[in-house]
Amino acid sequence: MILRYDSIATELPPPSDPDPAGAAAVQELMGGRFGEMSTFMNYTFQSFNFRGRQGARPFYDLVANIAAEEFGHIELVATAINTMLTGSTPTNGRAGTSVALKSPLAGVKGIGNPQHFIAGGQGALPQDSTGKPWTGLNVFSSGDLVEDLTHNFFLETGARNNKLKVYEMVEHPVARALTGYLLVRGGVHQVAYARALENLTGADLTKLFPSPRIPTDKIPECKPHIKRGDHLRLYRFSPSDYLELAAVFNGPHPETGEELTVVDGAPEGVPPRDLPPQPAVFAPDYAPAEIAEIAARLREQAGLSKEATGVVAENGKKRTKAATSKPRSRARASAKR
Ligand code: MN3
Repeated sequence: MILRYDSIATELPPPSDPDPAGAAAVQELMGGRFGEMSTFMNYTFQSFNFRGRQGARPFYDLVANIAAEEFGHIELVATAINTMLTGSTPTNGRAGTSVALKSPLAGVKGIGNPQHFIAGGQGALPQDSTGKPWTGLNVFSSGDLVEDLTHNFFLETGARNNKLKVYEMVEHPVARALTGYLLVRGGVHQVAYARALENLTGADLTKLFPSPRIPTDKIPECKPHIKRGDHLRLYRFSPSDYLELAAVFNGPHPETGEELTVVDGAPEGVPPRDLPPQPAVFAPDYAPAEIAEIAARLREQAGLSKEATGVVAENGKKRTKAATSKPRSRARASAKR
């Protein structure tokens, strides 16, 4: 089972100049062969299918636990796409100038992925950068542990390759912040699968690094995460399970020589932004003020506070909507940040 937090893994910049073409390119990191949906579903299915798991517990724990982090990476890629699409259609919707009234979506014709606007409400889709839907053919789950771990190492290597290319293709600050973070975290997962293979077989995979040759220590958007030590940490995404990660995720980082560590608990994360409505694509179309009124009434009837309890970020600051709401309490044993 998965326990969910209403947070995103790291801070992304707020909406600025919209970039629908860049958002379409970022879709490769969502639903491409080497995208986050693929890492998530590969490790998820491998963990579901893992036979003899008690005897191989550290390896089972590693695959199952990394799957949980990948869910958050899908969420982060979606957040980046949604942020970059914000404002790319007229925000006065169908009630603006006569041109906007006649063809409010004309401005995005031929730019980016038309389905972002036609099939979706300026939101992320489970597709790659050419609009092809993500497919289960991207999942490799042979049941052979060495084969699966070797595949996972290759998958993380390809994922980092794709992330760097998106970084180099899309200059938008949100895409840069996203890829900077994912390059560092993908690097940890790449090292984790290499260490698992080394511990299991005795093969010296340190000689494969860096692969691909990405100087993350020189990429500005990677630097804060490396400075924080996030290139060395594997987070344990469970209050009570997956306790044997440290049995395989250990030893020196193959590029820096620093000690790898397991951290109890998920990363703290940050509150998601409440992105504004995009009326030209009917998102959301049903009168928002009326929905808010209904929601307030239902909360009251349920004995909850009249104000919404969720936490959202605005202008980089946390904003708590209800004065009575408390910070999230989490069953985190000793997350060191
Ligand atoms: Mn990932």
